[in-house]
Amino acid sequence: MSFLLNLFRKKTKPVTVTICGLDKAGKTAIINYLVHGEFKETTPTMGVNREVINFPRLQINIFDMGGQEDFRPIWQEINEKTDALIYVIDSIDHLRFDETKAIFYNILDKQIGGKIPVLLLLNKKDLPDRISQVELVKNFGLMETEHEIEWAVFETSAKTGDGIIESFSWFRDKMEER
Ligand code: G3D
Ligand code: MG
Repeated sequence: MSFLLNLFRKKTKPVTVTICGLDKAGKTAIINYLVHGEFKETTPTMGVNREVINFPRLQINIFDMGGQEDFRPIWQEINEKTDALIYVIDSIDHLRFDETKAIFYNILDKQIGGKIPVLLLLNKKDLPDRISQVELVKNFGLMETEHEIEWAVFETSAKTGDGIIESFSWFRDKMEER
């Protein structure tokens, strides 16, 4: 639908979004912050949880995927049908940085198709000794990627809420344009 038609759309548009990334990256904490407007303690996500976030004229159905290795095969089926992807990276997890990159590209190569919005969140911005946004873009080779995705990277903290509104504003705009 064109941008102008979207402006005048009265009905709420439902979209499906998946949130992926390694366990402990902060996926559930980010969703909690969006739903409740504050940080809430989390427990490890078992399998998949669905949350609904309502914006004016846009309903985002988010599938929060358990990040542990056992649950990753479930991602495939849900990612194949998703309208957009949110990928969360723990910015202080230097040890698993290569692993999260490999998993990200596995999703792009095998699980999603087309020109979908991909929001990368470099989370735990409130902590010291972080991987920077520049480092992430460089190491993930985002500038050179041959995938047709529309991507953006934001630094977030699900503890303080820093960066969450900004990143989801970008995301909501992309979803409304579709
Ligand atoms: P996941 O859903 O990606 O597996 P969770 O990750 O949302 O369950 O978060 C994993 C741990 O990281 C949790 O701590 C959570 O409180 C913490 N966390 C998530 N986001 C942030 C953040 O932005 N900053 C900080 N400092 N911590 C964060 P526990 O101790 O329960 O394992
Ligand atoms: Mg979780």
